[in-house]
Amino acid sequence: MRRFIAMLSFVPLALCVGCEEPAVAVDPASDDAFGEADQAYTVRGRLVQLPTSGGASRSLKIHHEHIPAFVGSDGEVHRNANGVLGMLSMQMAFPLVDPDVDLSTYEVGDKVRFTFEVRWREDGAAEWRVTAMEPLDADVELDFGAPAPAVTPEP
Ligand SMILES: [Cu+2]
Repeated sequence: MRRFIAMLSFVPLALCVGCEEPAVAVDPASDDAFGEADQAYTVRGRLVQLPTSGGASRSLKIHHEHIPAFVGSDGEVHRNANGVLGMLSMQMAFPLVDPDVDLSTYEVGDKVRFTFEVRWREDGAAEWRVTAMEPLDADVELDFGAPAPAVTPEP
C-alpha cells in the first residue's frame, strides 16, 4: 500500500494537486461523511466562481496563493516537478463548503482569506472542504505568481 501511494504521487498529482474535483460526492451537511481532516490551511485568494452563480452542479472555485507548507498524501510537504514546495497558486474547486460559511455575502471577484481542510482517501486522492471565510479589502494585493524553485534542478 505504501508503494502504491508513493507511485501515485509521481503521476498527475505531482503536477497539479487539486485540479480535479473528487469523483465521489459527499453530503456537504454531514461531518461524518467527510471524516476527520488530515490537514487544514488558511490561505488568501480571489473568488472565481460561486455555487449560486450558475447551474446546480457548480462548485465554489477560488484562485488561491501559493501554499508553501502543503502536505501531500504521503505526509510530506508536496514537492512539485520543478522543485517548488507546496501547492502552487491555482484555481481550485471546492465542492464541499461547511454550512457555517455563508457564501451569500460574497461576489465573484471578492478577495478572501479562507480555511480549507484536506482528507486523504485510501486511493491517494484528496477531498477538500472549506470551513471558514472572511473578506479582505479590495485593495489587498494578492500574489498569484509562481515562486522560484526551492532547489535548482540538476542540468
Ligand atoms: Cu490548490
